[in-house]
Amino acid sequence: MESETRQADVFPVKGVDYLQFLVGNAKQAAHYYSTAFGMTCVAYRGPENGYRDHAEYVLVSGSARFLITGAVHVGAPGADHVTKHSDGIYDIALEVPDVDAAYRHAIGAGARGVTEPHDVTDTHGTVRIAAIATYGDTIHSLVDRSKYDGPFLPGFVSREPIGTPPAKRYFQAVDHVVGNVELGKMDEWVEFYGRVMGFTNMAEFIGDDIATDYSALMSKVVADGHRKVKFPLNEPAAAKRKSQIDEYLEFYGGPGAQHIAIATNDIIRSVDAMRAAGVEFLDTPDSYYDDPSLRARIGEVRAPIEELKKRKILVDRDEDGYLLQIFTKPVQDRPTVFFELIERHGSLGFGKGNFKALFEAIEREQELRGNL
Ligand code: TYF
Ligand code: FE
Repeated sequence: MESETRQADVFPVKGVDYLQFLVGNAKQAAHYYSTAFGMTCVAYRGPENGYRDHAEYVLVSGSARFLITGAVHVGAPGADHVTKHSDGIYDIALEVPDVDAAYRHAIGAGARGVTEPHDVTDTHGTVRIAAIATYGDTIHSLVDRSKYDGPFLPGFVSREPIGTPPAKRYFQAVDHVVGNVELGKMDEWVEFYGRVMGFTNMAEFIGDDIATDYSALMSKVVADGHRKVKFPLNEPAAAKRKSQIDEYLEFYGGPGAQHIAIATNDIIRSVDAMRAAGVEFLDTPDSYYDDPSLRARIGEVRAPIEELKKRKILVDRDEDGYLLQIFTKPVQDRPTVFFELIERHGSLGFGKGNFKALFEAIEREQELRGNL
């Protein structure tokens, strides 16, 4: 059965290879993700290595890998991305077993090519890489690193961590990457991921009913056949007030990646450590925890509810199990990209039961910014 599934897979993926952030100051962003997110800097390239255009830092936490890129001179490639969007996510790179086959399939299915398949080589071996466009100015690099044993990609050199990494990492993987697209475009992008990558629509969604009541957004989730790569896609919806997705689209200057969910197996420890380092999380009112229907719905979870309440961690249960989650405030000056910490115990969902409390918390922040 398993081999039949693989043969039918038109676009096999191994997982998210890296997320590339284009930022105004890569040195300081790399410091933030090291000291506040507990990530370890493992590789670098820049003018010191004969790479004239950018300073680039590679940070890891378990299998999660961030590439932080900053332009070092006027007119360097990518500088226009920062001018338009400010700090944001440019590349959601996917590791694939066969770059040429994946690229050929994607282009045949109507995707726009950004970079044709080619080899990049250094003394550690060869990486084959290509890239296709997705929503907004965002791209998906397609990476085969099976013949490479260097610290990241050819040209990058190993380097020391920035500061002292924590004894225990705060997260171990990227769980999902969410995209915000324009009004009325969500279904087109769901269809794009189906046609181009063979991704299928997962059951979880935010439809018209939820949208008009409180979320002001619609959302559907696409995933690869093995559920290793999960991409929720949001579009704004008309509701009582201005959608948080409209706020994002306005301040990002178009569609783009909205939030990165990072998987932890000790959300309590991670939230404590990140808060202590200055990361700001969304607030949840005490009434969320004191509501008897919440307690009935979630049943037994691994920590006393008082411990979750103290930290504003949300809980949701479905037929497969439960999850704990919490959302940061935007991590740059503009109300654009934010993070979610998620600790899964069987549940494959996205916290449907928390949508109301979450969207109310987001709207309180929007109101403080004067954007509601
Ligand atoms: O990824 C998700 O679906 C959840 C919930 O603007 C969510 O994290 C959905 C939309 C949104 C913020 C969070
Ligand atoms: Fe999420």
